[in-house]
Amino acid sequence: MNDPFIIKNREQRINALVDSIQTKLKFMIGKDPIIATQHDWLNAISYAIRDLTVDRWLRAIRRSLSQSDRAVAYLSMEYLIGRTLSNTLLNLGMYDDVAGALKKMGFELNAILEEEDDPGLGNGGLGRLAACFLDSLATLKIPSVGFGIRYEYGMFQQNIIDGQQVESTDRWLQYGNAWEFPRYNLSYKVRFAGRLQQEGKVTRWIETEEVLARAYDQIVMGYGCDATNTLRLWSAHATNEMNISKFNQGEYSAAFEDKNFSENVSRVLYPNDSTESGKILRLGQEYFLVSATLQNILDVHYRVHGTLHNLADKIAIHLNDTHPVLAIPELMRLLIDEHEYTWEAAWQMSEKIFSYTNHTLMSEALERWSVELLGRLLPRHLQIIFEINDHFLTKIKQRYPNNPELLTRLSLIDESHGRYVRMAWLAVVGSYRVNGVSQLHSELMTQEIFADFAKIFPKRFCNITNGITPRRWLALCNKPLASLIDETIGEHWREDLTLLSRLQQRTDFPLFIERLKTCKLENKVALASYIANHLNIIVDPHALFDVQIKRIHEYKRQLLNILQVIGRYHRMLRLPEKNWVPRVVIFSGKAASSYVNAKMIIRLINDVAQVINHDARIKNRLKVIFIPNYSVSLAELIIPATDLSEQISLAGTEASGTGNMKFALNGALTIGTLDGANIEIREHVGEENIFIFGHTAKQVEALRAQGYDPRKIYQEHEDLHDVLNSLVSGVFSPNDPNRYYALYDSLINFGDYYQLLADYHSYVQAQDAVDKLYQTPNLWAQKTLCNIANMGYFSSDRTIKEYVEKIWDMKPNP
Ligand code: 26V
Repeated sequence: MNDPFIIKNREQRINALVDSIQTKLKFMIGKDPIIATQHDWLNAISYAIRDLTVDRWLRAIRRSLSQSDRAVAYLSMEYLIGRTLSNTLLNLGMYDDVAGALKKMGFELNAILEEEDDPGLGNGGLGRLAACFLDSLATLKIPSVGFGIRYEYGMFQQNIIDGQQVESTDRWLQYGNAWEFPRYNLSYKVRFAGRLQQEGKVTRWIETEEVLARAYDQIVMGYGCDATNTLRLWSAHATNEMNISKFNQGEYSAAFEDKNFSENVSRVLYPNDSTESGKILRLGQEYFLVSATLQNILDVHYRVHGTLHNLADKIAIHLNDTHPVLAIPELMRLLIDEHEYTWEAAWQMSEKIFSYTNHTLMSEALERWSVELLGRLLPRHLQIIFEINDHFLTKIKQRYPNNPELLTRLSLIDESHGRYVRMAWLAVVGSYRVNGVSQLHSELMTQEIFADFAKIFPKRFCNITNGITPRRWLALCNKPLASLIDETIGEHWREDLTLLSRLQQRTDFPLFIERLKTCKLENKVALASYIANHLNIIVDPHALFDVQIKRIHEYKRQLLNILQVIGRYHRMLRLPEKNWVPRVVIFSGKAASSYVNAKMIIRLINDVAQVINHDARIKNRLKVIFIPNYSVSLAELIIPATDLSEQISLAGTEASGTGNMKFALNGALTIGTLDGANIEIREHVGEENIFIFGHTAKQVEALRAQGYDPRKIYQEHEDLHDVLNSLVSGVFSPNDPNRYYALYDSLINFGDYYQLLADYHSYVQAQDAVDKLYQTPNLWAQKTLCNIANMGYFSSDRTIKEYVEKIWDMKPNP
């Protein structure tokens, strides 16, 4: 076909695109246009567009193989990349042409884009961060590969039935995936279980079970430039398709038992982001990722260099949380058992290769595996972990001869209740650099969980504050605002987000402020129409859109938000004639399937919505909306339409947050606590442009230490008293008045662990200040502009540049 990319004339370019899409439909999909479905067309278009990216990709791979500098292998169990077609069109600068081509064929681009399944290969912040990093790595031309798992079923789909979350399987691959290249010839055997046999100095791992890891590659395109990287996802396959002897005996289902068992390894994403450790399948998944990846890395390296001696000069392996930390003993195993390195030589290399990011301080989310289970599934790795521990503790004993408690605390093996391997300890001992994801988080990390390590290895720890890609989170998701910015300061902000600071001077331009307001309204109309179509609820786009969208977790305090909504409802009933600012309070987010309290909070939000939305006395001035099945694509719709961003976690619990950055960049004001990156957002946008409330992390600690008494607050404050009583009076659950007793009880009688009551009043005051400001729309808009203009720092391009300099030790790209 004529390459639409090099054709200068627009009409001809569009014709070439039409031609190529029709060709794909015929030859790749094999369908007549008359019977083709929307999805067939989506696939045809995707193949046609993918073609335009392949040459650059192959060139980039060739370049990276011959380069002399270091490359990055980013290991993550999760990637929430979002839809690919729209992003590729943006990167190629072909959005308008393709819209034109489709129009000519009688289609609407946006409707086709909506057809694409959003790959939910992650839980939340950690997975989305990995996706933003891929985008920035490619845009900054840093040679890198993201390694992960191609889960057949991603994050479950959330349905809300009678106000409750009901899960169903996410069949994102059911119509195929046009973006992936299956590598049928690129696979590695990953071994499990078996036993060890010592032959002199050599340890053999024998009688193992085997699973085949097959690579599926996807092109990761950088913005507007020639650079592309690869996302390589591993899929599990049986080494033995079937047991022929069982088949011959007529035991057809038993003949496939092993195959099913093997393939279960990459069947489904664990839909949990705090607990689940202990499950053998999860451990199997983690090792599967790590083993396939390391074999692949060593393989490629050996083919290019003919030796592994210089491995550390050529590759930096980054561990996204502890999930892939078995990479450390796996590298040791491969070097020692398969490439005949000595322990010392292998460790010397390993020590220069790995770096690790910690993403949470919550103790229940810190992975630990029982020694018994690890020994059963990965006996050789357990042995290596013990040996790493011995070497490490011996050194510590030399430095601190009379401190056995220190040794107990530092040991990779926790023997206090049973015997467990502390995966975060292994990550710290085996990495040359460890980072947290915001200033506060990194500080707490070295003061709390890693305090002992920080004394021993002071240079090992650093902070790198998270960031977000401005391509997806502004250029793509907020077309009205992006065009306004383009007109004002040009288009280059997509690659240098600090240029947004040039907008600051526009705060005094009434015309600009008017246009900014128009952009916001346009986005709110789009969201209102989604809500009308999907939930059958009418909301007024002129009302204040108040939004909390993220995983449902007690520490994130969606419960505090809905309590405040109930409080507002009560006040509105008491003073119906007051000039209340109309508000639409929007929630969205999934709860882990086994997280009872989180599911209860979803139910409460929906029950409260039922009552408030149907109370005529409120005259539509307050609406509560729960949007089901939160995803990257929904975030792209909701964030640009938001006026108020709720970032209200208990101080000291949210490692960073990245949603907070997306909202501010899209012109929402934040109401939040001094937690995670909120603190840095406040520093950048100015304290007069953000609503901060609640206790600081230090105050939270102090309160806990002195004996926090929520019951006292409950008794002393009448309004809060009424709010909490309404939970158990049955107003929100008339058929089942006891439904929320446990929630009420946890706040009043069981210590209110996340200190909702302690922050309630300052939260309500901050919400009142929000209302007041919203009544002065120009001032509100000016403040949103101060947010937009000062978000440059939070680009993931800045974050990745810091990783390059402070962690990966690479020369910046010329
Ligand atoms: C933990 C676990 C535990 C075992 C079962 C499976 C599983 C899956 C994920 C996790 C990770 C939890 C940590 C996490 O997602 N942290 C979030 O990371 C974001 C990016 O750094 C950050 O913005 C959020 O504040 C932080 O909560």
